[in-house]
Amino acid sequence: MRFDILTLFPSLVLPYFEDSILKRAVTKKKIAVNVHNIRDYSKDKHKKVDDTPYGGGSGMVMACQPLFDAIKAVKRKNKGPVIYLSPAGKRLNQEKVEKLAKLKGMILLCGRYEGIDQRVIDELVDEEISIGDYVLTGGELGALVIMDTVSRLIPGVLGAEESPEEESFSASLDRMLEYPHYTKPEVYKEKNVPAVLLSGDHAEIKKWRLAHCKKPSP
Ligand code: 4GS
Repeated sequence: MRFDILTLFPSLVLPYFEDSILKRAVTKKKIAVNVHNIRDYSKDKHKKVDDTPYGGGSGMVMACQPLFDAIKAVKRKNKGPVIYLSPAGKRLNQEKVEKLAKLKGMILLCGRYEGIDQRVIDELVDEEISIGDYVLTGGELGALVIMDTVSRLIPGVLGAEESPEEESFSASLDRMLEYPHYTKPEVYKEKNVPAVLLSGDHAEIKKWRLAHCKKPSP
């Protein structure tokens, strides 16, 4: 999977891939992460990327020129959809993550300030995705959420131990939340592990786990 991220703050995005599972995914070439600074594409003599909104009002809007040029440049190398992170987009869920994980690549566009000029969305954005009904300072956290959730579904990214087969929101658990987990010791501060989990009766354990899955909040 090739990710290309367009942002004004590359330093917010890069460290996330410098440790843990995603670092290993990069090393194993299961994912490639290319971060582009939108400011590098500004043709303004002061490298300006934003301007005041037509119609008035507070805040700044990211202007067409740097975004058009940046997206066009990156589209030559990444044939995947251009996804704009925005509260106006469709809310991300695990089913959508599973669909995105089948792609060869995607371009993630991160806005700052009040957002981006609508003409960029109309001409160059394939899809708007929201990570939740709240307002971020920028789309970078959204892009990281997509890259994190998608990457762990790519074969070979998680080890066998971390396998994403039976987990929260998976089809195998009927899109429900995972059952409770316990590990050693059997008794901790007079609190016992449910006896069925120590029984070795796999059919009973399966039944208990299914019965202890909860529905996600709507
Ligand atoms: C989201 C969100 C978001 C909107 C970016 C205001 C800066 C901000 N992006 N899901 N301008 N929720 N973006 O809040 O994706």
